[in-house]
Amino acid sequence: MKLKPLCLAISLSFTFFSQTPFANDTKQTSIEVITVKAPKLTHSETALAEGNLVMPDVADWLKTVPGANINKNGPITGIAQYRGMYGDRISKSISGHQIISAGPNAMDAPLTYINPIMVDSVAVYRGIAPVNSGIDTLGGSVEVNLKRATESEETIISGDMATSYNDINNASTLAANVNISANNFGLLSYFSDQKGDDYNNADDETVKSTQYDKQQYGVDFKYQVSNLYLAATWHHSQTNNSGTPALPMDIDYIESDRYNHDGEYESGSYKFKWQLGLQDATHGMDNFSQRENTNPDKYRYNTAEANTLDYKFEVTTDALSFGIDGFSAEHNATITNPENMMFKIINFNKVMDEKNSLYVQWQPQVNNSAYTLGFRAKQNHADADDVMSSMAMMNPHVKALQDQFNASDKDVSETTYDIVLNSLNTLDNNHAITYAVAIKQRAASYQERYLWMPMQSTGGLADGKTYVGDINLEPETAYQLDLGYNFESASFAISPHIFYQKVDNYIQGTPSEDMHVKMVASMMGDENPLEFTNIDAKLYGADLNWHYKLSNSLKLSGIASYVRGTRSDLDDDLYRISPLNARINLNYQLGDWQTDLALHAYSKQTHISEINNEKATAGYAVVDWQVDYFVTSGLVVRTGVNNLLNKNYSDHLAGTNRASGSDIAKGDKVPAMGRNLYIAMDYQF
Ligand SMILES: [Cu+2]
Repeated sequence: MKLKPLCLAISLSFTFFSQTPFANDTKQTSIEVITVKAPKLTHSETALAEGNLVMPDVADWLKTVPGANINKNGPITGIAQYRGMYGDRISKSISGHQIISAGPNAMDAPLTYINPIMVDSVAVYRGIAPVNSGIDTLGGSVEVNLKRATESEETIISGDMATSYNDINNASTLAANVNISANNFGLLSYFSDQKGDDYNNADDETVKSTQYDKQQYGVDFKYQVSNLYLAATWHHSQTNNSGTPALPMDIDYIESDRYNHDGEYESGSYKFKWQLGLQDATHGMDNFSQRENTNPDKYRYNTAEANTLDYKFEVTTDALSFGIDGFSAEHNATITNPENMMFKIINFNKVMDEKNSLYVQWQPQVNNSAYTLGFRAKQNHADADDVMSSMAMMNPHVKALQDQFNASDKDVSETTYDIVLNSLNTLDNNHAITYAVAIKQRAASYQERYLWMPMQSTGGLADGKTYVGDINLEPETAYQLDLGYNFESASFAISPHIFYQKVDNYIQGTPSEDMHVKMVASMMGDENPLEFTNIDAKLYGADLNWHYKLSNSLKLSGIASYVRGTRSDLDDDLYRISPLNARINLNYQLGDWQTDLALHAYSKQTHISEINNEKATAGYAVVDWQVDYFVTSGLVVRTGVNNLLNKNYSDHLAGTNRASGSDIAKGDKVPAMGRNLYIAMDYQF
């Protein structure tokens, strides 16, 4: 049997001479991009783990990227982290579109809108992301490139079918896509079904609120003639009964439709690209249907929705590109109690979150050096309507907060800027040096501004604290520096980076002094509510990736990441920062077989945030093992074991258990899965 040419599992983009193949066709010669490729039906080029079709959350793929990690609030609720920053600080684009979560706690974080089989690649800019990679890229930029319809002149039908089963939680996935093309048209349709029960940890304790159930389907339509392409896409996503143990509620449902149009036209040396998107998402969550709640007075149901329009237009010529992009989102969230029809809190009312921005990026090449210089200006506009709570009738403090909020001027507009310089200097055939400097800004999120009553709707912080917002928060301003060195020879490559950034007006919770806030929070069991405040912070650290080809059939590779985040104004660490960690992969290939042995080692995390009541986590090491058998050139069967040694551990970023009725005590760290056996099959035609 003859195998297809080797494919890159993870292309460590040591971009000395060539331009990095990338979603944006503009040259990115001076910026390293780490691309996690979807698993292919071929042997891996490096031994680093590829994207994983067995676990349901694409965000997990980030764990194989140096500096990146994932704040996990549930099995399908992962929030991207890069070098200690997460949430709205990191730009996530899916096929170029910015996804806006409906849930005020990011249960439907952007990366949850995709399923593994539809992903072509996940790309993370190493170090400082260029301005064209997203509107707010202060903490970095993750670009997910979905599989798209491909067109052809003659009639071609191709497709992919994947299925998998995990023994620890009875989880199964079934996904397929089919592309039909003819007469310069292409039509791609897909569906995916993912479900799983609560999993057990290594001590055989069941971790409640870790079940999930998600279906997605859609179609992508493309037409191409010589210098023009036009595409239209519809994605539907439906999630039911899925747990988020680190959050105060679980997902009852998330239903969303996304309608996209994009196109590209080339004329002479000019290339025009445009995109339009509409998103409509509704979401219900509660604290009683999937976790234990013995007090019907405390039953809460939150119904949230978001409607978003996004757009982008870019023109590129030679080394220069210019673009405008933005979005306009409206958010609503209402809390009720099904056991008490009188109970109602308007959590967010017609909150407008609008950004319009423009950028220009220049990428000159001077001798052996490539540069990217970018500038972006962003107009941020936010507004909210009046709120109410049924509790205001009985409780003067709730009434005071409600009246204060309704009397305040909620309409805010501010302009923020990003300026970035990236450079790569090639020293010789084997060595290069990169450096990047930037000043980047981010305006406050709508939760940080408009959370009027002490609550936990914090974009997924999951610290168990109640928060109130501040309408007049200043934007964050980060001064960033990144230095890197690349070595590459035929059998060995390594790329270490160090970074430092100082963030003025970093937004985080600090103890609220407001008497009304304290009284209302105390009634809900939090004696120390927080208020989003501007503080000063710094983050610094280092990360590296490497690979070593011992022979044609035996490859070693790895990554290591370290970051430290501290407050500059007083002695405390930043919250939910990944501890020092490393991964080593050993890949061995023999005939139609391939095997991967992976070791992930995490240090303990004792640099924890006191103000967020964060708990320290012990260090651990976990071994995964997988065997692939290429049955034919179109069929691969994989089987493997996660957590081979059945180590009982908690990922620091998995947060703290808040679900009652679990084998895990409330307040304990959410433990990871015990030993899991899986089998998976992928068939391409
Ligand atoms: Cu939610």
